[in-house]
Amino acid sequence: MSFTLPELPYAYDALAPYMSKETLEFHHDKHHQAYVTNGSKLLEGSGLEGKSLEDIVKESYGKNQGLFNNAGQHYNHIHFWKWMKPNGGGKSLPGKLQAAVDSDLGGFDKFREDFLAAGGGQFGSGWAWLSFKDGKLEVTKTPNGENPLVHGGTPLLGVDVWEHSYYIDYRNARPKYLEAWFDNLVNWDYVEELFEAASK
Ligand code: MN3
Repeated sequence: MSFTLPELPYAYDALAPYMSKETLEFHHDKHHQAYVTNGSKLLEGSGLEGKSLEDIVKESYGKNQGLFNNAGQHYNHIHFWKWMKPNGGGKSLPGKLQAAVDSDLGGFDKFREDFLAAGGGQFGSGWAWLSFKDGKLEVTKTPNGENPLVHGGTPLLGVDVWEHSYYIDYRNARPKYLEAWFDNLVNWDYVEELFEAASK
C-alpha cells in the first residue's frame, strides 16, 4: 500500500478571501503531495505496510520518526481539507456537539477562545486541536505533524499553524488567520460526524 493525495472537496478558489487559491495550490499540491510521496517511500520496508493510516501514525510514533512525520501530516491534511468548507464557521453547532461543548468546554465562546489560544501559543510549526478523549472533549496543541491519536484521543477538528497555511494570505499574522479560519471556514457538520463516530 502507499499513500495517495485526495482531491480537495471544493474548488481551489472556493475558500477565498479567507484562504486563497494560491495558498491551496501550494498547500495541497506541493506540501501535502510531499508528505504523500515521502511517506510512501518510507512506508516501504517499515513493517507497517498494509496497516490503516491511523495505525501507521500510532505505531511509527517514537519509533520511526521519518515515517511518523509524513504519515502524521498525511492524516492531518486529509482531515484539514474536510474541516473547511465555503460559508463555514458561524456560532451554530450541530446539537450533540453543542451540548458537549457546553458541558465539557464551558460553552462556545470559551471553546473558541481556548482553541485560538492553543493555535496562537504553539511555538513554531504544529496544530491546535479539538479532540475526544476518555469520554470528554478537550482542546490541545501539538508540535510538527503530531496529533491527538498518539495521545489516546480522537481528533475532531484541527487547524494547521505551519506558516505555509497562512503566510501568503496573512503574512506573519497567525492570530488573524486563526480567527478568520474559525469564524468563516470550519465545517461543523464534519466535526459532528467525527464526534458521533468517536462517542458511540
Ligand atoms: Mn500543512
